[in-house]
Amino acid sequence: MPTPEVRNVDPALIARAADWVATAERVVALTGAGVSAESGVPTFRGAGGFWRGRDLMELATPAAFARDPELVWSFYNDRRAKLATVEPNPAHRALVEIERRVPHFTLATQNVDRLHQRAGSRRVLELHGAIDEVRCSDCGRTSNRAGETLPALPRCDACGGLLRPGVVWFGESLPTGVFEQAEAEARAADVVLVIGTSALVYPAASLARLGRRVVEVNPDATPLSSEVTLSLRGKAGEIVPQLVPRTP
Ligand code: BV8
Ligand code: ZN
Repeated sequence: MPTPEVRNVDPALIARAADWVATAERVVALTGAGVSAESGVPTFRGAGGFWRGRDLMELATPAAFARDPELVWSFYNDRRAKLATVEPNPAHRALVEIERRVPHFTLATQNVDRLHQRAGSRRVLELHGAIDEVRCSDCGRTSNRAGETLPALPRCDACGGLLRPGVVWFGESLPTGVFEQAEAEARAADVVLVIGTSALVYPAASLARLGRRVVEVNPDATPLSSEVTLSLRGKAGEIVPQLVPRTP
């Protein structure tokens, strides 16, 4: 992999990445919390990475939920309430346009906020589940509770079991087949766009090392930055719209 050219959002590099997307048959976008940052959704490891002084790793685990389900539910209910007030941003909308213009496009997201789907993305692989889905800890029933205010300890209508957020916690396996599908798409991709992720969480981050050309979009350097083909140092909302193929 040639050494990446890192610039402060050099227009010539953006143009090169845009040309790669415009001439690609198969594109995969791997997104993280940074793609939703300009919608006002706090990222995990940036300034907003702590919730009431607690780290994500203390809350997004089965052990935390077993120990204090009410605390974990208040963490997720606070985030759900926040998500009810935000909108997709230009980066989400640009990815919808890229999906429309590229012959074979796949969006693999680590995010659980469903802002990609609200923007109109169709081929979305949710690697870490979705915050509006809930699952019964006892009978396993799942349901979509988008827009609802849930009680402090929501119970299953069918069996009375304790419901849990339908997200993948640390130490839990990703939904069967979803990662494998994303991995196969990334391996076959002409371009993998890695947008707004600190590339610290696995196995999702491993997708960013596949694909013929990898373009990172992030205002900060990440462990990936030294390995990608092109690292564009800037905000998703500013750069991703410039990667949309211009229809002739
Ligand atoms: C697994 C859902 C197999 C919940 C999340 C010990 C035991 C078991 C596993 C492990 C272990 N040790 C390590 C592991 C693996 C572990 C892992 O990777 N740990 C890391 C922390 C070291 N992974 C797992 O456990 C995974 N499962 O391995 O299963 C297994 C099973 C059993 C036993 C063994 C193995 C499951 C991981 C999924 C965890 N769930 N989310 C929830 O959301 O509450 S992960 C969480 O982090 C979010 O999903 C988030 O998306 C993800 C990654 O974070 P980012 O999206 O990158 O966000 P972050 O804040 O970090 O960064 C934001 C970036 O945006 C920054 O770079 C910033 O610069 C940039 N940015 C800011 N503004 C902008 C911007 N970019 C662009 N534009 C802007 N405007
Ligand atoms: Zn149940």
